[in-house]
Amino acid sequence: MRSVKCFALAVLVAMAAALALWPVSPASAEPVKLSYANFPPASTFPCVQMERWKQEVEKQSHGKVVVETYPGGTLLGAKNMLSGVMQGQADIGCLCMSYQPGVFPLTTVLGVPVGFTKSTVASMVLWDLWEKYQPKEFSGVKVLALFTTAPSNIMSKVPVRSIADLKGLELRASGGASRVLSMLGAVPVSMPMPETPDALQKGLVQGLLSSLEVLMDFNFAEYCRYETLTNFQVYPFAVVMNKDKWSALPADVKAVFDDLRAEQSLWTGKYMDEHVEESLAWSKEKYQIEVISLPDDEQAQALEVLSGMVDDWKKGANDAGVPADAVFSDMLSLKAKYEKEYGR
Ligand code: DTR
Repeated sequence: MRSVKCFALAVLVAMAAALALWPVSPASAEPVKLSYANFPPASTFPCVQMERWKQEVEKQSHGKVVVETYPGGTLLGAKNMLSGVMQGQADIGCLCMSYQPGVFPLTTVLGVPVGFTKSTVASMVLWDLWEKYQPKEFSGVKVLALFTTAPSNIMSKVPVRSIADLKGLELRASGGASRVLSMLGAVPVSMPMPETPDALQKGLVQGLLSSLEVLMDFNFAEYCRYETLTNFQVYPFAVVMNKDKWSALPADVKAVFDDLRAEQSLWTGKYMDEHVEESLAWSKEKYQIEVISLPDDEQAQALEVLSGMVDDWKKGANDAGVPADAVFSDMLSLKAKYEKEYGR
């Protein structure tokens, strides 16, 4: 009898030890199911990073979490992403801050054209600014990742070889990019990215201002055979989660999500930069696109015209209670810091 008791005790001790050593305890009951909404098509970079995040959390949480992804606006669209996640229509959502003027007064500082050349750099700057200022624009949600696009360039059906060529040209843009185009004499036609293929096809626009990976991901190279390198603004993005859903997660799963935040942001920046190169090579091969560089004085002139956007952003940010001067100068010093690390 005694030896049976001893044996039972030994088994219990061994089981407790095994549990304590397991970093994330295995799923005992049904896994937590989370829905993740995204607005553009599955082939585009916001969705590629979504699938990567899903894979990582499912692996690292040892099956405790299952993420169901909804690309292409099937659950929420570009403009109702934040409210939809807050109301619980989706548990997680990916949004572009520049699509909703006034809603993200601090983080849209990334949308001011200051000459970022890499998404990796801009994404890390955005991450650091968010960590430092904890802006209240995200107080209604849990932030899971932050990143930006690569810089915006002109893709068009006709060559744009100088600023003067922009005069009267109808180009699709969104958010701050519309402002950029009108300041340079073009005619901006505002719409979110998912509406752009149709507008190009129907000839409603002669091209667009955006990052160059879309040449391949949306096959825009077929229409836009001329790409003028301008390195205008980047677009800040966030992945956000419903707060109640976040609070209800087990502590070990929360730790997995938290630990992944900065890494996922960096991963996405790097993916974006590499994918822009891939997209250009693909477009040259398939459609013989021409890549045009603006003469240096034209480039400088464009950035000079656009410097007015700094004041516009500062005014909006100050009105919303954001310490605009400090945020802006932090952005510039972080940019210099990360350019040393990741290159220009
Ligand atoms: N540049 C912004 C954001 C953007 C860039 N690439 C994609 C792909 C899919 C959705 C949005 C974006 C824009 O032009 O809208």
